[in-house]
Amino acid sequence: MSNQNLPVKAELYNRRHLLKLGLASVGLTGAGLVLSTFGQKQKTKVKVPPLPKRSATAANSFNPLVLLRDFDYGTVKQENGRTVREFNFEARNSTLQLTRAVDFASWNINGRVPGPTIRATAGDRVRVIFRNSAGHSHSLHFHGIHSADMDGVVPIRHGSTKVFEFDAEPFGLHLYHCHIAPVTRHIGKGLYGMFIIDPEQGRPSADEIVMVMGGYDVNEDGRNELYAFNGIPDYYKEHPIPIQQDQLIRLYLLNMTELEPALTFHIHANMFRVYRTGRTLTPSEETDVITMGIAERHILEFSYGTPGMYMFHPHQDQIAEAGCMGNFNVVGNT
Ligand SMILES: [Cu+2]
Repeated sequence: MSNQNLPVKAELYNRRHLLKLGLASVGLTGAGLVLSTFGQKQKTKVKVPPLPKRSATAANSFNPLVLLRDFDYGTVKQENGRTVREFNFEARNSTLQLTRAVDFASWNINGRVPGPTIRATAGDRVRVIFRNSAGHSHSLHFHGIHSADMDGVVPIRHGSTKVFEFDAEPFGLHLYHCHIAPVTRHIGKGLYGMFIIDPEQGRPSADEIVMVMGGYDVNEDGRNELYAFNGIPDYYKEHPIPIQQDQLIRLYLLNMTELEPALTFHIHANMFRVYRTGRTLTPSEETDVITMGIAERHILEFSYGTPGMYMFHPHQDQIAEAGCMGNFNVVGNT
């Protein structure tokens, strides 16, 4: 993944997303990206501030700021009158620099933790071509509805390929992960990612971002020493996420920490609306802290009315202080 042209990457994503939604126009402004929807009666713009340039000394091959809005819609094919989305996954080993002092031997999909955020619309056919190049046996278990032979609990040996294929159902926010024992270890090493199934009617326009909370048992003592949003501890603390004032943010949030019974998630100076497991089109509650068990995931929506820097983190503060901490940088409208 190139990290040199972040606004371009954001533009590409948004163009793709726009095409997917069948929207009318897209343009770049000095303030960043502006997406326009021209409906019969309303005009909705999605404003995404440009991402800061990444430093040339960045250690990891992926940039968590890019991962935020990096949706993989697959290679789209039409087969027997159906939309098929084909994804290529490769299980790999790679070293993550978690902090200046800590390197971590990760097991992952396509060289990144979390793996690709794959996305389909309810009723599409999903085909994931999974090649294991990681040395160990791994598997790929999807949440959602599928047959037993697609459940991904059988080991796939190094050098082997398996094709997983199923209908995208039901709409909502799902995940995938390796299911080889000890699963705690295989997930803790980084073999997981998010799987979004959009409802056929779509959701309202928003700046959509993805966050996966993960933990790292660095010294293999059965406890996590470091935590992260999207792979790298404290990344969004040190590189705040730019979002636009008054812009609806749709956060796809997954708890993938393995060694704690649950994590909470909290945003500062605001409230969010909760769409549990992404399975509803209307929110079930509004709050500013939510508790999520392992593999629980929700869509959270919010917007900030006042520019400035706002923290987000689990309210288990020792976990926040061990890397699961970030900031939104709310950019003012001019
Ligand atoms: Cu595995």
